Amino acid sequence: MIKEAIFHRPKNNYAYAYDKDTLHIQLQTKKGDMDSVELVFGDPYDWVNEKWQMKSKEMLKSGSTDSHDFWFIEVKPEFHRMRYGFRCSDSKETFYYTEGGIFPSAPSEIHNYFCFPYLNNIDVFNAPNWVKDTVWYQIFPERFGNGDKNFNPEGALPWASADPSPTNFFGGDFQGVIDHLDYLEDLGINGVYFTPIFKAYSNHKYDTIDYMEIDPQFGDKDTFRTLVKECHKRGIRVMLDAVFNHSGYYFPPFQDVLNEKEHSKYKDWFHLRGFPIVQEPIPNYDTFGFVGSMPKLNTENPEVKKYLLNVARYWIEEFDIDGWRLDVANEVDHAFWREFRKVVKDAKHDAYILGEIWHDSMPWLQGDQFDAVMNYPFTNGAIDFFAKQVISTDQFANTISKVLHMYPANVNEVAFNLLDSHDTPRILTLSHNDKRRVELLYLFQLSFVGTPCIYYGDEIGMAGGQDPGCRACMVWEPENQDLKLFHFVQKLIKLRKTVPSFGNKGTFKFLQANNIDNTIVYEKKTENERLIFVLNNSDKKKWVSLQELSNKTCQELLTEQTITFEKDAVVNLEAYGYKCYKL
Ligand code: ARE
Repeated sequence: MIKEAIFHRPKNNYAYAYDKDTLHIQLQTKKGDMDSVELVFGDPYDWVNEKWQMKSKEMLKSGSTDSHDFWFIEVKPEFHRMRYGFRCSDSKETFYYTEGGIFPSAPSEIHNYFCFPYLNNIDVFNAPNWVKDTVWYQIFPERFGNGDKNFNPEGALPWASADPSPTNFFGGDFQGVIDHLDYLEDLGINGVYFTPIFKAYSNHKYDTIDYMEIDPQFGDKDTFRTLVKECHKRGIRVMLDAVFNHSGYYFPPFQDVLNEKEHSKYKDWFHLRGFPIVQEPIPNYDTFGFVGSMPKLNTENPEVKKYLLNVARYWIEEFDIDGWRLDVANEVDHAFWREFRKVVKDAKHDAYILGEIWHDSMPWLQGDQFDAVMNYPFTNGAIDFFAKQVISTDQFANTISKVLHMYPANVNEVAFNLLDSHDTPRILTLSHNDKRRVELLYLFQLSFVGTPCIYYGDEIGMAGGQDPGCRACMVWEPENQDLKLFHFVQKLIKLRKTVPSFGNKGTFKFLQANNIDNTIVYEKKTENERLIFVLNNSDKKKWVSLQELSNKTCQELLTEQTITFEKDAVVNLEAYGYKCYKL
């Protein structure tokens, strides 16, 4: 056994409060190394005759990656506190893994054990409940619909008359969104994430000029208020993009610094490295990337903090928005986000806070900062497997298993699972224009744990490469929309809403990952319901034997047909075919 590979650490994804009474404990060991693991645990104050009272309970292997196995157990400590260790066994030996090290028998000193000091209710990760049942739709406002030509920016091109470029405009606006809310309702989504809408210079609006104003090309505050109300009427929540890492070049405080130099009262609002301020060869002030038009804000400065926190509160209190997506969230200090959370939750107790982080984000997901992050590790796994076809089924299963074990279960339930965005090529393009692969992507995304997000236009088969290619004008002529794909996505969303185990209530598990055939089988399960998904990720017909279906009669949810399997149950799949059986 490779004992050095065993890992556990309390108060993160390895040991956390799932709710106010429940602890989740996870142990990581070398793949295939351990036959069984038991949790040995007790209340630290429970002693009889100077002997600590310890119990033990078997842990379950909850999944594996290419290098590790994960063992899991749920416990409800009666007095909300616990000391614990792990009894690990293979066929040859048994030993105890604890905070104090590895012991051949249970250590007698309690200080050797891991410590979960107390399950304080206020520290439990607590994301808004509604998010678990939300299917998001991402809108890039300049490209969704042009509903009021009066607001067109100068030089706006006729809708869809050209390819999107870094600088062109087509006049998308709020009225254009309002006009198409029935379309979104029909699709079945119930949350819209808007990329920035505040006054800015560019077409993407990530270079803010005024955080308290709507960009005039989108409409005014009244149109925005109407938009939020119309969304709410249809049960659709609204999330805005907070670009607080940096401002735009034309943000008045930055302009003041450019003009007044060291005499500017705003010089501490930014991270300046000298005067005069220059942009070449690289900016002599901190920026997003090396982008001179995006000077980084000094969020440690109390004035900046006050200004931005006021922005966060204002749009919730005055316009009733339901969430903030935080741009470049990981480059802003944690202290700022902790205060931000207090302000936001104080303004609306169930507002959703979503950080834009492309990497492992545990430090932001402890309950004191974000409710979720954009789950790009999920995106990468799904895209590499279904769209690009560059990883094997094993590698895919390992990646997804890693994604699931990276965070606590209550964090996974609200993870923002996207397939693409305004920052990536579109899924159809990544799938080499093969819509069968797109269907597999949607099936997997919409049946997975977390909250899925659909990027505008993907659902009707829009293509597009890397930014700016992925930001084309939404296609509205029905004859140019792929309605078959639309109805497929609509159906999946409906299943997510109506079949409990399809959505967040179901726990996810791979049952098969067949490297030779390129087929996968996974289940989603609740106490009373079990779904089995069988997916063929190859361009050939395949047959999958499934003991789980032996002699069973069940419904296939996508065709709504009832099927009775024989003892040797075999599922026939077309190239890139799929089935979802309800047992
Ligand atoms: C423009 C051009 C690009 C060009 C870039 C740099 O369009 O082609 O490469 O300039 O000169 C906004 C606009 C972009 C614009 C950019 C700069 O939407 O069109 O790009 O401003 O003017 C990292 C960050 C992550 C960030 C991505 C883009 O961590 O926060 O890069 N995403 C947000 C928004 C963007 C937005 C900005 C930030 C700036 O979602 O839309 O861009 O406000 C790996 C790395 C990640 C990296 C990721 C993607 O995973 O580890 O850190 O994300 O790749 O590159």
